Amino acid sequence: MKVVFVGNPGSGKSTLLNSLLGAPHFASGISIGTGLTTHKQAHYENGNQYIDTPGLDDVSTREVAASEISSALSGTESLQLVFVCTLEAGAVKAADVETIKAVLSALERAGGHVRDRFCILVNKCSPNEMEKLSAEAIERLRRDFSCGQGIPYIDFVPLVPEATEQSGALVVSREFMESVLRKTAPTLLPVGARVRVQAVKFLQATNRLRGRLRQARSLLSVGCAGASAAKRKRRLLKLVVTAVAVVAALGIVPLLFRQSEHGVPPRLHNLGSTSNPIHMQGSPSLSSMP
Ligand SMILES: Nc1nc2c(ncn2[C@@H]2O[C@H](COP(=O)(O)OP(=O)(O)OP(=O)(O)O)[C@@H](O)[C@H]2O)c(=O)[nH]1
Ligand SMILES: [Mg+2]
Repeated sequence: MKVVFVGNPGSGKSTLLNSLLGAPHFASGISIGTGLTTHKQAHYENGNQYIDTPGLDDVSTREVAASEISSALSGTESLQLVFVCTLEAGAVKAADVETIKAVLSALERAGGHVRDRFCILVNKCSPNEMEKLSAEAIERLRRDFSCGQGIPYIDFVPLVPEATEQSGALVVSREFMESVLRKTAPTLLPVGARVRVQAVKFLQATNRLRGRLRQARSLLSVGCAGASAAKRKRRLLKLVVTAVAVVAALGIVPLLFRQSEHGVPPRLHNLGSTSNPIHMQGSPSLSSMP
């Protein structure tokens, strides 16, 4: 099985892959100004191929990152796709949503089956964010991240403050990461499919979504005190139009009452057979497959 981690610079892809493998096979740590992982890296273990990729939201290396992610996703008929994201004050980030969209639409254009067949790992969640992860909040985040592609598996990794200062730190137990992969159905691709992630479209879409999110926030924060009835009406209308545009941009569909169409995928070869002595934290699983 091919296991591919995708996400923006600094989100923690390399760190979480290392946590899964129980050892620092991938370079991880703080990198100023650009991503640390600039080309795809692979590690083979127990018949599985683990691939780390660079982030798309890096001005200087976006084109290279897109072609490296494309190459990581090509040449297989089945892969386990993990998107590593982070929250900003409890909300999804435009660059994360557009990365997921760019990758999923590239897979679909190549004839792949992606619906429900990927995983979202929300990394570095602060204690406050972890506390506020009610079932409703998890469902909302799952919907925002899923880009209209069904009900993927979502889980949350708490922030480990000391990890920032340590290159090659492991932030979560191997058992937790293995359970995440067990609950992630594999993305399927036709034989010989070539996947092409488009860097230019990513940039345009991210800027558009950032603008809309900003507009929606400022409309909400302006407040209506002191405004005339006509002004209030105009603002309300603008807010509704913007909200519809943001919802459309996120590709949200009403999923609340849908059940996942896939079952639990087969276990990865030999994963779970060994325990990890190095983990810094217990399994923080907060959600399970619907
Ligand atoms: N505080 C804290 N830091 C974390 C956590 N997970 C990852 N980090 C830190 O975040 C920084 C970036 O992590 P990486 O795993 O290198 O991130 P990446 O997604 O591989 O980044 P690029 O290779 O630059 O694209 C490192 O200093 C990690 O130690 C966490 O849970 N808590
Ligand atoms: Mg990295």
